[in-house]
Amino acid sequence: MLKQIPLPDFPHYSEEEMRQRATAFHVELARRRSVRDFADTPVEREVIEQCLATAGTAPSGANLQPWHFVAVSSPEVKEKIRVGAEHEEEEFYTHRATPEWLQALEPLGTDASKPLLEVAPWLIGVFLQRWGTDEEGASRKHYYAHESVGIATGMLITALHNAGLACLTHTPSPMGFLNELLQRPESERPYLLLVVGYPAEGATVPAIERKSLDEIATFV
Ligand code: IYR
Repeated sequence: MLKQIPLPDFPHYSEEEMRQRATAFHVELARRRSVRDFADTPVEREVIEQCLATAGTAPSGANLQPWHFVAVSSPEVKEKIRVGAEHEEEEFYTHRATPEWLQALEPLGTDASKPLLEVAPWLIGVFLQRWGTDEEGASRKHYYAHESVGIATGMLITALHNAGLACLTHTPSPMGFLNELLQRPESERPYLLLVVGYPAEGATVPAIERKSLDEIATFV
């Protein structure tokens, strides 16, 4: 068992303060939208680093932290990712997607063309480590890797939004081409690709509705 230390810096808010903080955070996060139309304005690396460090604080199965993030700003690599993604998307839109799936996507107006992968200043490849390696080089099982990487990705999206950036969770399927392009080992699976930057001037988003609290939550 690890040495136990006192819980550091746990704040105690008044009920009023807690209500205010909970409401303010909801309002802030409810403004987040998936953006598909990016400006080519650069974003400094330090901001991306801080957001990735935030993602790295996520809880994980047995604290094995089964994630790796590849932050790409190189135009050459972004172009290769666009080519690889558009190839898979072309297959998806013309063969792989069921008519039902295409119908579900129709309101979003998406298609196989992904210029955003080159326009946005950063792409972040999120990788799930199916197994890890211990000090002796032996492989080590990861527990709840999908849940852990999902939580870390949610925290990353929240951190990016908090920093004043827009993003899109993009999942060209299959994403195996990302292993080769981003030089990640076979033990890792691409989980998703985040497109990060500022929205283009006049960017629009689909007029979606979110489910009400009553629809998404039950109190017993
Ligand atoms: N990966 C494709 C299709 C797509 C699938 C879902 I589910 C979406 O919510 C959006 C798009 C694309 O990016 O176009």
